[in-house]
Amino acid sequence: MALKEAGGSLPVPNVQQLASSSNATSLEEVPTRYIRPELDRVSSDDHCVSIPVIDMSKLVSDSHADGDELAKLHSACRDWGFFQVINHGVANTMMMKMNADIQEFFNQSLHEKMECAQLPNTIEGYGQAFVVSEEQKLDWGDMLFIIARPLDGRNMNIWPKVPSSFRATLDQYSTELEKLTSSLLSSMARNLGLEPGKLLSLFKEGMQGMRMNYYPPCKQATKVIGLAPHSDATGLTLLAQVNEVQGLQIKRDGKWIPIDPIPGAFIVNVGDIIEIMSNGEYKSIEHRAVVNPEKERLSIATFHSPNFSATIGPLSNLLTKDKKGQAPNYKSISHEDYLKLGAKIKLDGKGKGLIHQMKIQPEALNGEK
Ligand SMILES: O=C(O)CCC(=O)C(=O)O
Repeated sequence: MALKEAGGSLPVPNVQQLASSSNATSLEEVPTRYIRPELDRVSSDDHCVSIPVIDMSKLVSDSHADGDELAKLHSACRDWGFFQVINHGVANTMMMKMNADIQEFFNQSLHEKMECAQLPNTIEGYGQAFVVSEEQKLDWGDMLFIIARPLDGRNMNIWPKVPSSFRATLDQYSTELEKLTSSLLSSMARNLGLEPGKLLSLFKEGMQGMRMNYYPPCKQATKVIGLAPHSDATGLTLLAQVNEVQGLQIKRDGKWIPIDPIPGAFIVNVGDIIEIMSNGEYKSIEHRAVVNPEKERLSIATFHSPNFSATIGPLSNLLTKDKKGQAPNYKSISHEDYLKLGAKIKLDGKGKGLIHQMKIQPEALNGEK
């Protein structure tokens, strides 16, 4: 299965370059393609919200299905779709090294970074994600996206060579995050009443993509968006802050609310695939990244998806559980078709377009048109 199916992007200006050359001090200096009047703002009384915090050291020792930390994880996935994990076992030195290498990569000149430029018809490399038309509004940010797993899916031509430690750091980070993800998936499977290994087997040798985001400062920060509202089409995302600048917002009860990251924690979110596989019990929530007027912001989102032979649909074990006996709320399609569908609707401007396409409408269930 070619990762190309996930779609490519039209070339657009480099935002870091644009921001440093224009200084973006007045609205006139920010090209209109970046101005987003349609976006709701966070009002001054919307304070940072404390999303649930899961202590991994407690979660892994929760041997009872009704353990406190397991229960907290279950409600976090069901009621929030977002949580932070602390005591996650990824060494602080490893995270610091990753942060330093990412920062050094983005500090290079544009010419140097273009060594890793996005290739036509793929999502990998340095550039912007999913620009499909000349009219499309643009995000105030650049990214470096790499496929880290499966191992034979790596395209080393676009893996950065600078700084010289970066490839080894990415490799170690990938291994550590895969371990952490596996641990979360087995607890989630228990909470859903599945065999503990059920999700793990679907995600075994699955896709792990890393999106390293660079959002330059913008004096017109309230008029632009770093990363437009979206939910993740993948299974489970682990987000780390590379520097101390906050910018993540999640949509809850129709309002955008800022998230206050705990230093050293990962912010985890349920993606569309887990929502679908759990037949809607777990929620994939829309989120976005805003820009700071004074400071650059960097983050790294690591996405995990099932392997290419997995079917994307509600897990049959959940549909036949006695207490549920539910009908499927989502279609079941091959992973390849799911990626093609995602690429087709990616930029219709609707953050949750893919999952809506996957939903079985109630009329369809009743056999009505
Ligand atoms: O930078 C952030 O806080 C959000 C990143 C994100 O949602 C993504 O890369 O998909």
